[in-house]
Amino acid sequence: MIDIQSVDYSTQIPNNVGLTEDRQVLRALERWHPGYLDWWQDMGPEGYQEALVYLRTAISVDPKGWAKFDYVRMPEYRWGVLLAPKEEGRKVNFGAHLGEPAWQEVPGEYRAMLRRLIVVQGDTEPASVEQQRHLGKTAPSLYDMRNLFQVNVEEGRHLWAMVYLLHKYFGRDGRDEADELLRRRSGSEDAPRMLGAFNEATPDWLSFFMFTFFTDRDGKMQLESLAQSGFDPLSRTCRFMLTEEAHHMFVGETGVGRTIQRTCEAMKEAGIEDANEIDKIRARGVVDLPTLQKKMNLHYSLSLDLFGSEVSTNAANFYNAGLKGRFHETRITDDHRLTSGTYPVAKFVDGEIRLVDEPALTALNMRLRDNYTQDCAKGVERWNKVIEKTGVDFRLALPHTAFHRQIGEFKGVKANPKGELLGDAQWEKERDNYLPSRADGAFIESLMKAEMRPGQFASWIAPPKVGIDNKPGDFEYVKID
Ligand code: BYC
Ligand code: FE
Ligand code: FE
Repeated sequence: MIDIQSVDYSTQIPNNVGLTEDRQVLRALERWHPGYLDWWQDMGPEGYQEALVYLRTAISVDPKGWAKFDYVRMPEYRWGVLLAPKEEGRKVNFGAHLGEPAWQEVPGEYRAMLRRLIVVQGDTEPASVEQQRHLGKTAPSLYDMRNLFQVNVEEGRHLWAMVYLLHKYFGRDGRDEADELLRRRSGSEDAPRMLGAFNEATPDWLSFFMFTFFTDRDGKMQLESLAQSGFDPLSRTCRFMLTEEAHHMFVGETGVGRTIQRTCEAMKEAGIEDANEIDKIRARGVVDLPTLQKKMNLHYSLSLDLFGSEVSTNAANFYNAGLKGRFHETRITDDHRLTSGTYPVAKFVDGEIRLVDEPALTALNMRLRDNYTQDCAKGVERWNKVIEKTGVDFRLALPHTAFHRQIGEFKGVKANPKGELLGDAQWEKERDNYLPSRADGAFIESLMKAEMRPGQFASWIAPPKVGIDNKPGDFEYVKID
């Protein structure tokens, strides 16, 4: 019997899906592989392809012991296909097919919808690697550089995860879609990535930390919903991806947390009481808290757009079909069909923002977005605890959902982070108080000086409390040359 917990490393493509016995799919993936490696060389971390990086590689899908750490050159990382173990007797847990056995093959009537979901999910993974490819050069420490590269290789693996599903279950058009995933480019004019936030720049490390906190957390919420899928291979794939996702959000949360920590310490050292004394604070080589708030405003609002429109027939169709469920679907006690029932949706009515009851089925994007906001808010509270502990008087807060939106009800509405509506002229005047200005960007860029000595950190960020894999503070996480 094959041990489904452990991963077969004897093939070119490590996997726990029996690829050796699945010649056709193995061959299709082997044909896709060189194009992937070309993409990684062209669009992956710039300047560090030869460096030895202390990376974790998945060797099992058992949550307790799946990782092995070692020095690896990124192009030699063993990207594999890893699914969480099959649950015997698993059912479709929501929608029109509630109670039927989960599908092991693609249900014909939902083929196009399912392919679309997999392609959208797959598209975000390489996009993030492209967005982050220049950051190695300005890493604030070898520890942080290693974390960046860990996130990057795992997003590469997430692409593999979706590409496996496309090759295995969608035949010829699946292969075409897998090729397209390597063709589109973040920020490209002719062939951009599919979702808005994945075409934005990630110009500096604060953006990277905010992105991994806010945007990878959208990844978490979407993967949680897809992990509920009645299409069992998608569910199993997403369940394993979620175990990797936790580290990405850890990198974001602790990255911002350590930035806050350093800022507050520097303020105390200099006897600066007022967090709004921006010039004085910046002169200490740290990022002032109001600028951190603006970065947060930007990344949170861009990430809210990733949930789609608040009221969405697509979302209703995905749910009815049993393809995409709610966050923690099986822990919710209701009919799991949503044939009746409503959900309050924030809407723009008669020039005001109001909560309006909508059918629960079409309000699923709003519901997931609310779950996301709650998850974000907990992290922000932990950041506020960091500030509080240092005795600095300042609080970070999530902006209102109407602030700076490009998708859904509040698209084009001009509102401040409190959700108060502004006229065009007023918005223009106040914009730089809410979103990072050019000057803020230039200041942050001026801080982005690489620190490549083991155990040393750039001026603007505190060291982590513990090392990766419990390594000591001066551990050489990346060996360059
Ligand atoms: N940008 O009914 P609507 C991650 C399109 S992140 C551009 O409002 P729907 C990761 C939409 O496609 C997680 N277009 O929304 C994180 C539709 O187009 P069509 C990624 C957008 O369909 C960090 C039209 O507008 N995974 O993993 O209910 C690093 C009307 O759609 C946007 C997923 O998203 C946008 N922001 O929901 C690495 C899961 N929003 O069909 C990785 C799979 C909407 O009319 N995707 N549109 O041409 C989905 O579940 C859904 O596609 C969405 C949109 C939630 C994204
Ligand atoms: Fe991912
Ligand atoms: Fe991620």
